[in-house]
Amino acid sequence: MSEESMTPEEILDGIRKMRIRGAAEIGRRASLAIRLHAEGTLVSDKGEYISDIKRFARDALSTRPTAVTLWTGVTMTLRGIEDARDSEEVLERIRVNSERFINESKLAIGAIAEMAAKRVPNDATILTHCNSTAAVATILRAHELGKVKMVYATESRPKRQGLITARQLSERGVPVTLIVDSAARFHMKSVDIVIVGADAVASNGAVINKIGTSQIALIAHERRVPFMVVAETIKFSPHTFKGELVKIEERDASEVVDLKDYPGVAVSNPVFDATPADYIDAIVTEVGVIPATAAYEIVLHNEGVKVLSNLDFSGGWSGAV
Ligand code: RI2
Repeated sequence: MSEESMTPEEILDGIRKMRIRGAAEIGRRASLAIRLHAEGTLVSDKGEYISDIKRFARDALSTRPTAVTLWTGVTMTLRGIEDARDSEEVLERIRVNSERFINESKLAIGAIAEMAAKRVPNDATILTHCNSTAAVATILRAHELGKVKMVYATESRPKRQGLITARQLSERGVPVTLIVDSAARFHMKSVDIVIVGADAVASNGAVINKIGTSQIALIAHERRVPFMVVAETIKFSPHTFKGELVKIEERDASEVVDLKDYPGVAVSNPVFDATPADYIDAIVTEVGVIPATAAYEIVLHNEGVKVLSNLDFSGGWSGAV
């Protein structure tokens, strides 16, 4: 189904069920869903119209609790609507904001890939985890530069998004070897650099990414293998700047096993973990390469001190709307 032919509710359902996935992509799709919802519900009473759009935006925020990109996408899409003269102008602002957010977040990937590929050594063996658009773009750019010898792609249980990575790379002629997650330490001895994406970056530089990322970072650290994160600035969390912790999404046990076959067995399925700044050599963003400990500067760059001090996060993730 094409993006434009899905209803706003279908988009949110697709994000919740992970038919639509990838941290940046869900932010872009949530922004599109808000625009489509606003287009389909225009009423002349501005207050009523904005309340209804905000209700939909809160639904969008609840679909994937860890993703800062949802919050950023929603906040940027709704920016300035309260100051609009009437409902028509509310809609026009949403259209302009949404188009800008989507375009800029796509452009960011190219800028990141260009910079990050420079940090890939010649004749490199790379290990990547899960399926990150930014990481795949970086590897493809490094491949174009003739730098890639082999990519180890982890399977990434439970949903096995690593298979998408393996296929995307292989289709573009990159030599790729699929490995199970538990083989990461076995293969690390031949790896020159680890490249992963991010779902969120906290103000202390901790990177929240697919479950298993922190184990890979520990293994890379043990073997002195550089660990590079590629992440758009829309993933940097202003909430953590204000003291909140990133909520780690726990998904349904059925993604791990069929519980019918394991009566009495409890299953835990956290889908992300946090890698401390100490294990990260660099975060490559579209505005430059930073040490993870400088994440705070990116939050300031995005939000500004004045805006940050005025933002009301009292409602947690939904505080913005
Ligand atoms: P891009 C994904 O989350 C993976 O954890 C991936 O590393 C991260 O988003 C970043 O992906 P999920 O949606 O934004 O699979 O770089 O839970 O595409």
